[in-house]
Amino acid sequence: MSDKTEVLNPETAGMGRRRFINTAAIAGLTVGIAACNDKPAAAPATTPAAPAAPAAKGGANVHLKPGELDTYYGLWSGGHTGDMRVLGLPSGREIHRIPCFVPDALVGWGVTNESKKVMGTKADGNLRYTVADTHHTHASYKDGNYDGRYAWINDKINSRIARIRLDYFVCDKITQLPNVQGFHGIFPDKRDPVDAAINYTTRVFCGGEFSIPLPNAPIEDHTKYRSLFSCVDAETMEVRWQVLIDGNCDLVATSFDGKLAATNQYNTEMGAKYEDMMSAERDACLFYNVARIEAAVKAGKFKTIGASKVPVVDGTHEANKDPKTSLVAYVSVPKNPHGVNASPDQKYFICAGKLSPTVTTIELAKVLDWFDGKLENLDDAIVAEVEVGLGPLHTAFDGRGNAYTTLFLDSQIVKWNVEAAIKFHAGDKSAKYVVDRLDVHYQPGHINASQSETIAADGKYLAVGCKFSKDRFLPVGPLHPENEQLIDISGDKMVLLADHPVRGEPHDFIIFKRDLVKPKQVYSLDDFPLAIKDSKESGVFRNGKKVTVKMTSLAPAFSLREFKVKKGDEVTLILTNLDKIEDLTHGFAIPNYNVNFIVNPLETASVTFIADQPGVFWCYCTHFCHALHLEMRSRMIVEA
Ligand code: K7E
Ligand code: CUA
Ligand code: CA
Repeated sequence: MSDKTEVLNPETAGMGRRRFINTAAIAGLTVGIAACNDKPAAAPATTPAAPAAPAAKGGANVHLKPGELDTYYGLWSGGHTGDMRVLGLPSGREIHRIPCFVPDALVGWGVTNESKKVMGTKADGNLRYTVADTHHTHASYKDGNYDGRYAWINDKINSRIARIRLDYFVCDKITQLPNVQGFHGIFPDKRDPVDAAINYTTRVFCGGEFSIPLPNAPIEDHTKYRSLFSCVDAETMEVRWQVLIDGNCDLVATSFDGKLAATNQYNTEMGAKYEDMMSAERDACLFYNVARIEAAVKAGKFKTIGASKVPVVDGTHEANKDPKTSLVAYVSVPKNPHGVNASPDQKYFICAGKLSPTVTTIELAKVLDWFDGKLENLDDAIVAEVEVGLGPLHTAFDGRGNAYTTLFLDSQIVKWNVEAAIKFHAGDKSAKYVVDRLDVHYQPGHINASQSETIAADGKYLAVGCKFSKDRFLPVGPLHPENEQLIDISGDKMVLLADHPVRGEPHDFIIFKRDLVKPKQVYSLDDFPLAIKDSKESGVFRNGKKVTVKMTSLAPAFSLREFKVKKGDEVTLILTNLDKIEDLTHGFAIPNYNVNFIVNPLETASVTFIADQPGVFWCYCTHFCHALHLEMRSRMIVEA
């Protein structure tokens, strides 16, 4: 077999591919115009292999020497693997996966009682859900920068939001949003809109993408469906309030002053088919006036929907005609926008066009003026609406006034200058706002820069999540990895530094300086109510048919070398790892009982099962811990 990359002319191959997709788009093959939610199945397969990118000229060194540590953390959504991933950058090494919505066999997530409690179970004790689709992840803020407390991640399938504790890098709470389907965008607020002392995240905003009957019922007339924008309390993880809107929500952004949250909207038409959803020339970017919404909730101006007790305020057009009392502002933006991002200078939200080749820059001060009755025409809040290329989706920032927008159809990143775009829009046609373009491989969705949506945007690295990787990696059968590409943006020109294959399929991610988190690598016994603090407390404790087995681990032994239960017992086994040395994790597996989980240093975990099979079962340590790891066992004898 010949190597295709050798026989193809790099230039024409790459161009041919782009032209094919552009032509398809221009010809109105709308099925091919797809964003990340809806991949064009046919397009890539019919195009020639594109060449390897030319070697990067200059650019930062991403090849860390053995033992060298990365300087940035990246938190990546895992897509429909349902997890969150932790990458080190610039190396691109995957350091960790944090299970949240779906089971994980290494950790025993979904096996232990503690993880099942976080995940949610049905009356029979089984997990309520074992699938999820994570898209967006963002972290908590203080003073406009990440504070290392929490990160949040969404599950689009089951409308759940999970919180990750960034001290232990574990999921500790999951909330399901009531009356929401297709929960998509997510963004924490950056401070309180009223209380100046609260300069940190206390709310997380969540966009509901699919309109549904409220309350849900088998109603076919889709013009009666509506969507909700939800606010979740960052600490309690309870849903504080929801806003009923016309149209739908997609991505979410928040202002640095805490006053505004926004969502882009592509289905202003409230269509049920894509043809209808793209029938209007313009859709919207919605701005939520957080202080007014909370005042309305306080004043009791809300209803509830179905069995949910969450206050729902009315954000529809009909109820928001007077700007001075409006809860929501609907800013008109071009056709089926995707992505809304907050610039680190705190002044603008950028909405990407998707089906329009434009990016729209909205000035936040002007939106606030409109709410105060000082700006007559809300359209005047748009300070730039300029062409950048085909299929703009998401935007990142370098803190030097430049924005970087992914062009899905062009397979490019366009670097453009926000102030120059504003000048151009105002009539100065000599203002050159496009600064640079870079081919990426291929069809990029999300993009983010180091520290991008913080006041500390540092303009060093840019990562881009390419939805197709085609010829970039060794073939492994039909399922291709995605390609997370790393780009140096410290100079005038973008420089492609590295390709990283990732298992499908990440969407959003954030990149931040490593010193913003202070991870703990050993638990405290007090973190767990069930902790067995002394191995002498070990034993088998019977209460009728309910049996509790208490055990500890200390390399290379479990405190109970054997334990006996009776057939039919409901056994709860509690294991505390008394090893307090960093990196000394044990596992605990019970053959034929579908049990395996780990206990990290000073961690406690428990499992409950029915001892339904009599016999001898060698419970063994599954995590390599010691020279006598293979010998680290306990024996469960289930008496008939
Ligand atoms: Cu563009 Cu779900 Cu953020 Cu994917 S969404 S790329
Ligand atoms: Cu304990 Cu392996
Ligand atoms: Ca539309």
